[in-house]
Amino acid sequence: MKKIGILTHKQCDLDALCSVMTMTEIIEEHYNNIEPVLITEDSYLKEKMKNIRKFISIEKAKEIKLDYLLVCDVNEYDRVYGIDILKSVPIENRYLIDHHDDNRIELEIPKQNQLINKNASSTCEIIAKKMIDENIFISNDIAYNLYLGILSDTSFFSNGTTEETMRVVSKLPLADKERLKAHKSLLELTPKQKYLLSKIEEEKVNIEGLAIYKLLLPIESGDITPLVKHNKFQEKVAPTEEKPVSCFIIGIGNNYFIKFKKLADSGIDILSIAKKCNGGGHKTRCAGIFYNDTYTNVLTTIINEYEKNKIKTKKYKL
Ligand SMILES: [Mn+2]
Repeated sequence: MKKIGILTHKQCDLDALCSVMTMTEIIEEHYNNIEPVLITEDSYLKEKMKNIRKFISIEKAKEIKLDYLLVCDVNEYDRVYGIDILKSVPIENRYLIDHHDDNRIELEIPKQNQLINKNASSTCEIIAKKMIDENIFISNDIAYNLYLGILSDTSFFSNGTTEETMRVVSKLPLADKERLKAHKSLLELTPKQKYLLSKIEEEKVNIEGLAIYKLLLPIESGDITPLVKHNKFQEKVAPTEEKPVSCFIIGIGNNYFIKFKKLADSGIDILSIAKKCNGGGHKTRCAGIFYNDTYTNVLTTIINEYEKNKIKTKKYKL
């Protein structure tokens, strides 16, 4: 029995997970001498999918001798979860399915082993199209997962959707009520997300115009940052008229991920604050990061930088 490892990107989303899942089922169905090994980060988004197989961590995967490797939904060297595993497989046995455009450092995978469509909305769309066009049987569960992946990467068909996306979607063997279920499931918070949402606290800093929120978790919580991208989290830590700058600190063990946001007309330059916090981003939305630090230190840095910025802003106004 040969083994194929299936990898995707770090901070996996539903397009990543559902494309990995579907490829696993296709390989199981069509190759009885190849066993798929799914290697992804842990993610509570898996609860939304159907027919979930066992996913294993990089540490476990390293103990397994892999003959082939398939990478789904990522083509950036430093975005792959398990890049060392990729390197352990001979180049000619590496495969790629992806829809991303702007690759900085491409993976070493032969061109003839790549299935790439930069116009596709999602990796799930590429797989669905291939299955439909080549008359490969699509079970209900596979159709559901593919639909979920497309729905997630297009934010309910609002981004990157083409006529081809809609054609593929219309051909998926899925009843209307299943489609509705996928929509609902994507909007719904998982129990873990509900828990995290309830754990967000406002830090009482009493500084004019600034709101600080914190979500502090033990290191065992794993990377929960993909979970907090949901709208409900954004709403909870959003800037307001009263406090036009907001700062959301997500602490996981000794590592702190900081999201800054401001209302467009607030004078504070949050981007320069983010840069002082080892980060960057956009003028009204940016992020910082501190590794191996303490909450007190992080908080002090943010407050000091904010105060400096405020003084600067006032000076210019005078
Ligand atoms: Mn994708």
